[in-house]
Amino acid sequence: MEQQEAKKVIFSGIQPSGELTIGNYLGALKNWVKLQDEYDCYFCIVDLHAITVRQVPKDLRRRTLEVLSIYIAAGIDPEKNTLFIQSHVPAHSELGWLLNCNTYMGELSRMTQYKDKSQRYGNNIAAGLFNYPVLMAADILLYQTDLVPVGVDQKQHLELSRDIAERFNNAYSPTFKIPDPYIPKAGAKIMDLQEPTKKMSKSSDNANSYILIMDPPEVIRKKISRAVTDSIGVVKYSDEQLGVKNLITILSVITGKTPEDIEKEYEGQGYAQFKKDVAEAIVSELEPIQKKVKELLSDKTYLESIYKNGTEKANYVANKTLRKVQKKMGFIPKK
Ligand code: AQP
Repeated sequence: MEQQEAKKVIFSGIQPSGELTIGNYLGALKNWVKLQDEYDCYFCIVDLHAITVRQVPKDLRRRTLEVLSIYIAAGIDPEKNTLFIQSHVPAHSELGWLLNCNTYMGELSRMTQYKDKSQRYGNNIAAGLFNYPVLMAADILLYQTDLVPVGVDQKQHLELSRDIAERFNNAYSPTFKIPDPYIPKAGAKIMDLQEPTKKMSKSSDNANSYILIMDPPEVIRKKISRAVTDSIGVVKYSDEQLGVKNLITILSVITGKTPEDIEKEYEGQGYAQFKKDVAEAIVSELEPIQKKVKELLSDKTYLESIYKNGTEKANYVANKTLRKVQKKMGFIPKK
C-alpha cells in the first residue's frame, strides 16, 4: 500500500494579553485559515507568554476563552487542527527550563522586542520577559515543527529558536527539527492608527490606535475616521504617507484588491470616501466573526470539549519530545 506522506507541521499562537486587534486577525489568523488543509497545524493560546507582563487574573481567564472563540469564528476548524491552551501542556514550561540552561544571556539581551518592552516597563521588568524567546523556542520545538508563520516582528525570535535547536542537536544528538519561518504571500504588518511608524498592538494605551476584532461597527467607523493621515490629500501607497499606506494595506488584505487598484479607484477623491469604505470593509469582514464569537462564548461546554481534545493530542506529541530531551541530558526516566 502506498504510504501517505505526513503533512508538515505548523505551530503558532497568540497571547491573551489584551483584546485581539485586526493586526492579529489580518497578520496571523486570516493566514492560518488558509493553511489548515495542507498542514498539520497546532494553534495555541499562549497564556504563559501573556504573564510576562502582569495580568488581571479574571481578565486573563475571560480572554483565553475569547481568543479560542475567535480562532474558531475566524474559520479555524477544531476538527482539522489542534487547538489548545499552552498552560494545559506542562511540557512547555518543562522544556522551557531545560532550554534556558542551553541559552546565553548575550543572545537574549540582543532581542529587540525585549529592548522595546523593557523600556516601557521601566524598573519592573519580569525575568520572564527576558526569557520569553526561550519559552517560544520550547513551544515550537516540542512539536517537531517544520514551519512557523511569523510576522516580521517575530523573525528574530524564530532565528533564536533555530540557534537553540542546532546547539542542542550538536551538543547531544539530533533531537529537534530545525523550524523555518513561513512568511505568507498575503502577509501584512498592520500599523498603529495614530502612530503609523509603530505596529498596531493590543497592549497599546491608546484605544484609538487599534481596532479590536470585537469593536462594534460605530466604534470602528469612529476610529477609522480619526486615523492619522496627512495633508497631501492623495490616496497613495507610499512611505511618505504611512497613515494612508496602512489604510490601503487594510483594505487590500480584506478585499483582495491590489494597492495599485485601490490608488486608481480613489484618484482625485481625497480621503473622506476612502476612509468610509475602509471602515465599511472592516465592519462587514468582522460582523460574522463577532456574531459567531458571541454564540461560542455562550456555550462553554463546547469550548471546553475543544480545548480538552486539543490538549490531549498536544500533550502526547509534546511529551514524546520532552522525554527524549530529558534522556539525552542525563535525567533518570520516570518509572
Ligand atoms: N500589527 C500587526 N500586524 C500584523 N501581524 C500582527 N501580529 C500582532 N500584531 C500584528 C501577529 O499576531 C500574532 C500573535 O501576536 P502575539 O499576541 O503573540 O504578540 P504580539 O506580536 O506581541 O502582538 P501584540 O498585539 O503586539 O501583543 P502585545 O501588545 O501583547 O505584545 C503574531 O503572529 C504576530 O506576528
